Amino acid sequence: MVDSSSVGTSNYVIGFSMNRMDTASTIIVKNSRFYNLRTYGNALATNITSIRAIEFNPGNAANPTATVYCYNNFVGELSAANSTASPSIQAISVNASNAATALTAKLYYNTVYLSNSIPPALNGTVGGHSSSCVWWGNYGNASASLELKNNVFVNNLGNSQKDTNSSRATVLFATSNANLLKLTATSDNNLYYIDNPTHTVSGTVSKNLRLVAYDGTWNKDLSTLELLQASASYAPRDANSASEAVNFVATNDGHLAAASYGQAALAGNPISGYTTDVDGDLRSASYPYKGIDEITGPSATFYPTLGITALLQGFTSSSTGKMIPDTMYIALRSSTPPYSVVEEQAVKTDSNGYASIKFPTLANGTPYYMALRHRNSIETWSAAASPFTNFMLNYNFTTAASKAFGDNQVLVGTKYCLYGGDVNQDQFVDFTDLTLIDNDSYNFTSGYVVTDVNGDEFVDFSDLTLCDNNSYNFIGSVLPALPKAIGKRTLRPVQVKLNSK
Ligand SMILES: [Ca+2]
Ligand SMILES: [Ca+2]
Ligand SMILES: [Ca+2]
Repeated sequence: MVDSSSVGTSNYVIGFSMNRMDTASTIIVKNSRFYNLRTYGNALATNITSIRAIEFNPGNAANPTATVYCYNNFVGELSAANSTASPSIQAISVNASNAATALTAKLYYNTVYLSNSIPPALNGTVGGHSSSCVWWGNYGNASASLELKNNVFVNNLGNSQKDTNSSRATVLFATSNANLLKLTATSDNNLYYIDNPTHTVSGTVSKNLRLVAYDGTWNKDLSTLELLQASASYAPRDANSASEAVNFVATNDGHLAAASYGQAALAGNPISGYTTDVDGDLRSASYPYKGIDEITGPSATFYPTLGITALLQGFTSSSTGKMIPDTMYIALRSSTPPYSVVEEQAVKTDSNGYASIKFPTLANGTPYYMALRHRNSIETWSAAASPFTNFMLNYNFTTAASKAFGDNQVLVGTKYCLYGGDVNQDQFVDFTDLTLIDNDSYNFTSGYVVTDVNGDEFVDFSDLTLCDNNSYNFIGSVLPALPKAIGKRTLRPVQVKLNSK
């Protein structure tokens, strides 16, 4: 264990460094913790400007092959305030150094947590602080590779505030796209998270970038895992990886806090031969935890978890795209007639219409329709049935009308929303709904009532107008057809009351 700063022979603080490996050497670094490493960067003119907590560098000697196994290691609480080195922080640094070197590096079950407990701040006028969970470069040899599996890499470190040069906080930092693609095709099941992903480019300057990945191209937006997965030639790498915040017990301890027990984004894929965690706890043979810490016991169980985004017409601002949060009822239904409800959950979404919901009775790999109901919106289904993979399914209704079955959504500003106005929940907006609103409006009804179709807790003319427009346009639910043999059986579930908050 290294728990205090040690100064290397070069100009950076080192936790552990393996330099100049012999030909055909095998290096193993495991079950170790590297944390509380600090330097004060350029500001004090110490010439110690950056940090590498774990470094692998075969060196410049004639060393055509070397293999590195790095697993069950924790790196955290690194601070290089005022550093202008690029990167200022390399939590794990894999530097093939000599283009002739065939370095094979395998990083499994590591946790890197760069918290922002000591934010970067510059005293000078130029330069930007940059940080990375994993940095790699100089992979010139055709057979050099880096494999990332079941790691948890979280970077919440801030950017320096200077905008005269780039300040770049990253999870993955490859010095070129060619190096990025040195990741093996088998690299997968990682968790990469950066808070507040941002890619802002002004003219020829990039500012305060916060990226899941960087490949040496300053104006390329790889700020989110989705963008990385969709980038040229990247697939199939990280196809089953996740990007979510994780709760740790402390900024210098990568063990999981109870709030992250059973978090689906932490469900990894077993790797043969890696059977224990940093504590010696036996890892699950089916779904081990990513990162250093395996959790055991009933609370450790992973359940299928739906990350859903859906907005409601009357509740959503056309200017901000934000919604007055309200309770929605999410039913996961069989993909075949009669599309029975397998499990339904009530959830209050956030102002983006987002909620993360666990469905304990569902199965991985089985496709389900998502059927959304709300106290006065038109019941709306997903366009198709989708499966959970590794306990995760993310679905966003708001990005296109076609995300809903039958394209049955309405555009509010730039976001697609569920139609409102179905006060009596009969799957149509019509005169009956209008009458109910009209009566409550006449009586100045207020509070959490079904006739308030825009969520402002008053029933008035604006609710009537929305309902009237949708009634005029014959808005109703559009649902998958049932075979004649099943007849006119209703598709509506009845197990959840809709008028509770
Ligand atoms: Ca453990
Ligand atoms: Ca109705
Ligand atoms: Ca209202």
